[in-house]
Amino acid sequence: MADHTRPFDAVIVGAGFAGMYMLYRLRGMGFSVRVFEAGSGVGGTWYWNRYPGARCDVESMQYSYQFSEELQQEWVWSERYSPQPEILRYANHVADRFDLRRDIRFDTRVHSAAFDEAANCWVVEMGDGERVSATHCIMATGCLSSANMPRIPGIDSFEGATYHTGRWPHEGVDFSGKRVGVIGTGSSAIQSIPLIAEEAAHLYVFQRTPNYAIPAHNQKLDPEYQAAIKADYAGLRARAKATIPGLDFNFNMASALSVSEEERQREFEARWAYGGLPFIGVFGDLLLDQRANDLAAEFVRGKIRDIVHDPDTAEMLSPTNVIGCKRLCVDTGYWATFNRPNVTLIDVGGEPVEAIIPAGIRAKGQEYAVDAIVFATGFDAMTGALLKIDITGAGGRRLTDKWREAPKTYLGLGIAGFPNLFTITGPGSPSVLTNMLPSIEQHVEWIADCIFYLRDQGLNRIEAAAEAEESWVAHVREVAGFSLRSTCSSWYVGANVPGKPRVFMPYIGGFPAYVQKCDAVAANRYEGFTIG
Ligand code: NA7
Repeated sequence: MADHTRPFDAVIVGAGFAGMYMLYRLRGMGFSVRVFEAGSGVGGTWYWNRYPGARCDVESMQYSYQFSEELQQEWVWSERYSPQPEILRYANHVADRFDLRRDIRFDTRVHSAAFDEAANCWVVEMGDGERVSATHCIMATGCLSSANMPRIPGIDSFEGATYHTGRWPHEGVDFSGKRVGVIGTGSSAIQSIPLIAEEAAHLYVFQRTPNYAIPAHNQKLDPEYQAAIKADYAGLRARAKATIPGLDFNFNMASALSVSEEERQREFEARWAYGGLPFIGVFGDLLLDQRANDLAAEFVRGKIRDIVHDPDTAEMLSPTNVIGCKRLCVDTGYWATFNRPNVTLIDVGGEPVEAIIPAGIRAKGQEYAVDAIVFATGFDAMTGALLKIDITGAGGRRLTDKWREAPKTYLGLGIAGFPNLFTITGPGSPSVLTNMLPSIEQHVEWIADCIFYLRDQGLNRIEAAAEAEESWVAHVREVAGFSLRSTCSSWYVGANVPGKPRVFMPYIGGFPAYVQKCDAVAANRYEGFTIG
């Protein structure tokens, strides 16, 4: 039995962009809500990821809330791609502007959440043993929030300092005069390596798999450009929502194979010159046809060969897997960093580094003495943060057991056997394949409307039906199979965490199709959910 003294209508776990907006929305409908957040401030992933060069790979004018016209008009972004401190300032501004902090408990990690069937409520327990209860429990725990620390032998024996990009010290790190080893060459490494290289005495980069990176061409945002967008922000948002990734940029639907070599190169060059994630929209069949993909991949490899002086290093840096299979990285000066005399690339050839030793790192039989190690080793994506919480549903069923083979949800919003539990951008929703902010807003609004509907109808229990969940999971898998994206070892399929089930977790069918499905479910009195 719950020993709570004060039941809430909803408990929200996490005060990132999802948790903050969920709080705002439910509070606005008159519900009693409490948010629990492990960090000391709002911002979620932008609170934790403070590594040098941390920056959003979605352009600032699109990586922002749109629920408040006043907010999107008054906030001024300074750069094309916002640096982490600016996004964190924005998150704090939102918290202040909408007076959110009074319902958020910081420095409080949720340890477990258990459904109390008799009382029809969730009992949520914190790390310090305190318990609260609520009719609904909403997981706003983020897709990339559970840091993945590799289990490298000897890791505890290291005598220098260690850092994980996803848990960076708030006071920053001074690498001046230090020998530094960076393990990993994903987005976090690609953003931080150029800046660490400028500071360190020597930088060793340990690469397991080379990655594709497209230049950001970041720049100050022109006030006139910003004003022009703000004059019709609704137009930009509407255009974005009509695209598969929920981003307003020009998709070329033509096949890479249908145009002449000259035209193809012109398109590639234009996308390279524009920079960033829109490179993926260069041709319509880039992620559908291996031959089209090979052409784009070879174009990027050519750029690497142009930029990196040493041919052996250029070769080692050149990815051979499907371009866009892993999330494309967006860089500033990454490839050129390998021309610096104080940077050494160590390709560990698809294997984890061998060992950490007291004085440094051992890879491919050689020892590299370093003073500090940066683990840019990513996250236990999409399911990690949820499974860290001991979640027990109806009949005492644990989420860890239910998801042992693979995460299963209905629309990434509800889980059969876990009544009144909602996940924001959960596995099975487009989430990480889209611009996260509009995806978060869509989920939050859907969940708030659903809870409002239940109250309106005098109901207080909703649960995804097992058959609806099964058929959604089958659909998610089926559409994933059409894309080359499901073919490589990425965090989309859990490949970066040893022992994690290999299944393509996000829904690849695109933002518009997904929204249509969610809207239809709601319009049909929450079809596929059992309510009572
Ligand atoms: P990523 O993209 O998961 O990158 C992690 C990197 O760390 C990647 O290069 C991994 O190699 C490497 N890694 C992980 N474990 C090891 C071990 N044990 N040994 C050597 N190398 C290892 O995480 P990021 O933080 O960079 O980016 C995550 C997302 O955040 C990104 O996609 C953006 O959306 C923002 P691998 O490729 O698995 O061989």
